[in-house]
Amino acid sequence: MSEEAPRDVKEPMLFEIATEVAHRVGGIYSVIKSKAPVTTAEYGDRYTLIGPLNRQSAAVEVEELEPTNPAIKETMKAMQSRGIQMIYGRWLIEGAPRVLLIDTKTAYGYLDEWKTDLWNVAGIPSPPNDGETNEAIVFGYLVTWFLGEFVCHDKKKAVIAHFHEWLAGVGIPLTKKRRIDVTTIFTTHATLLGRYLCAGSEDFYNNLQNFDVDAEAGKRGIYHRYCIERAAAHSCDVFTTVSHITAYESEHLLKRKPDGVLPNGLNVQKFSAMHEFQNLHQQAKEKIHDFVRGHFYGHYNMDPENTLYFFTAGRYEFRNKGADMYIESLARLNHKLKAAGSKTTVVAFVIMPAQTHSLTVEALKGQAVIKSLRDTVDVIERNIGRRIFERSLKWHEGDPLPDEKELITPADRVLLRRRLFAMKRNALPPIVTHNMTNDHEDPILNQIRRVHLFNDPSDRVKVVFHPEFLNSANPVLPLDYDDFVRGTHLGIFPSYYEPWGYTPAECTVMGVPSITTNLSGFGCYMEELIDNSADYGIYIVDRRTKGVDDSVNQLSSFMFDFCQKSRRQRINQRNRTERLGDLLDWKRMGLEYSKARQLALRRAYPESFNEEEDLDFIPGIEQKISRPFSVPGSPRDRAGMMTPGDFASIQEGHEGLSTEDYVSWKLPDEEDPDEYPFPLVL
Ligand code: G6P
Ligand code: 1S3
Repeated sequence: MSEEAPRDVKEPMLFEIATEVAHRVGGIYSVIKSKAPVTTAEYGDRYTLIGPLNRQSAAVEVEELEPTNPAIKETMKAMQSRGIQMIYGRWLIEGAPRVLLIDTKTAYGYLDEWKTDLWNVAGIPSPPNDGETNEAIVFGYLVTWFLGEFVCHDKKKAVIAHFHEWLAGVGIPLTKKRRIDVTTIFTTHATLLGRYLCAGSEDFYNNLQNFDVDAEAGKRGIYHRYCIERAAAHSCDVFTTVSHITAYESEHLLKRKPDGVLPNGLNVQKFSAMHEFQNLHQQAKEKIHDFVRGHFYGHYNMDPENTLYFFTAGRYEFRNKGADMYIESLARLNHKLKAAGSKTTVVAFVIMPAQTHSLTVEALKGQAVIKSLRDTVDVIERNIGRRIFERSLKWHEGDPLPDEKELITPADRVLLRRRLFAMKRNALPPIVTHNMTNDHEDPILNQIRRVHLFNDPSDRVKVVFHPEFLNSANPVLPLDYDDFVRGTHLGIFPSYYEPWGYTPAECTVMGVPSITTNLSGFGCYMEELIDNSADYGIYIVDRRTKGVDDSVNQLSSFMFDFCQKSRRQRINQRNRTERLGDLLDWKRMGLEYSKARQLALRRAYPESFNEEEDLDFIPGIEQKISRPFSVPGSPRDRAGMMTPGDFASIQEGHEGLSTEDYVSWKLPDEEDPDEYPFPLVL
């Protein structure tokens, strides 16, 4: 550490390092992007995100700027003079944080040297052909280079370097070994071994303490990656993860108890009209209806007023994300609905990107056929209108009213007949909207085949697999993901491995009920916070103490019960769900990040904090955690206990997390809210 005047810990610099800065790959992008407004509010221009440069994404997401901070400017100059290219600018998102994107390709000349060094200083091996690890190493060395230069140019401010996930973690053991005067935080959003072990057939949660971690990593060919992850977890000043369940997993698989939990938040959109989100649901649902009419043409036997839209979405991890359980439960739901003589149709979507060639001709044709039908009906409708108008002009008292049989002409009938014949279809409506690269081996398709959900007219549950992320320019299902979610009735995410789980949280803030599990960070958080969570549209499947068959039955019962709800009950439930959004807002969740940074500063610069100082001092942040926006019918919180971190608060002197920290508390039962204006056709 520096022997000069102590660095200023009241106004520190913050660098947040991740591979998904201005480049969407998965969940970490969602975390850093949605968190940007609260972090820039706290740090202003002292905050910079650092990531590897992806020129394609940067071209649309980043506006290049000259750095104003002299130390950043000098550091960049020094690295550029050695051939390293990089872009500095403003990330074009809410909060507009500054980003530094380093072109790793310009440093591959150093790869062998750095790999040897990594082995020498940290004992981390790296095989020659693992591109992802090579990338992690080059990026890690570049970040360390940057931080090392930076602290030489700025000797006044304390520097916090917050690293996300093993892919960005190589810089942590390096900064420690080189004694670079920064304090480090590592947040793991999953563990490598956890993800691999769960995707297999292990009884993961019952064996967590028994795994021979080195051997398991070795068997899966990921020992070197595991070493990076473990080195990052052990050499950082503050080690964190995104949920208690992943904290427990980290303790056993990475062999360090996290110092705390940094949950994932969201930016909760507030509408000026309280029920605007209900109107948005109706509008988006109409668009899904349009898709469904086209997709099921020729076999369309459902009543839109009696059709419910369910969906699952996310990274294509068949078992981890619970796609296996979702499909099995849909089959059981189909059986239950048939047995009950239900008039409800459920259209269940699977939105998970897989390898595809293109949209199928059948999927495109469905939309085209329906569009032609609509165009023809529009023409006929206009013709009829014109005829009524003409006849009305000539009408005299005593004349009969125009006869509707004469209003539709033989020519109109021919037009319509043509369209009706074009809609004849022998095959059943397809399951999948795209041509799959590996159709016969695809786990989702095979599971659908196994349970015989083939979109038969007699089925009450229909299935549509859309193996690509949604976007409004798609000719078949032209909706962005958020709009699609708003239009559905229920999101279903029966994950087996889910450190946090953004998908059900996103449903919640949009007022869409969802099903999650007690193996997901989000599910556990909601279970801790809300007593009767199903009433609030948060259904939690027990995958921890129940066997698979029982969990599947519980899931299909949740779905079946949901199908029994009246429209009015669904509207009420959506209102309650939407109110939970405040529990997930970054304004609340972001506080845990602030605490972690505070602890990192204390650990690195203990002499800068005097004993009497309040441990919870966080510069720039209002200390009191306010009650959530609460109107009658909202869940009530216990003052000051409103983030997962509060159940295991990040504090110095704390031995890490322990189960005693989990103060289980429940919301009191509340009246069914009934204030939605109901002058609607229900
Ligand atoms: C929203 C709209 C209502 C509509 C209802 C349909 O609440 O504001 O106008 O009737 O959604 O709900 P449902 O659950 O049947 O899609
Ligand atoms: C991970 O992404 P995933 O979908 O592979 O990180 C996300 C952000 O922290 C988290 O929400 C998710 O559960 C993890 O699994």
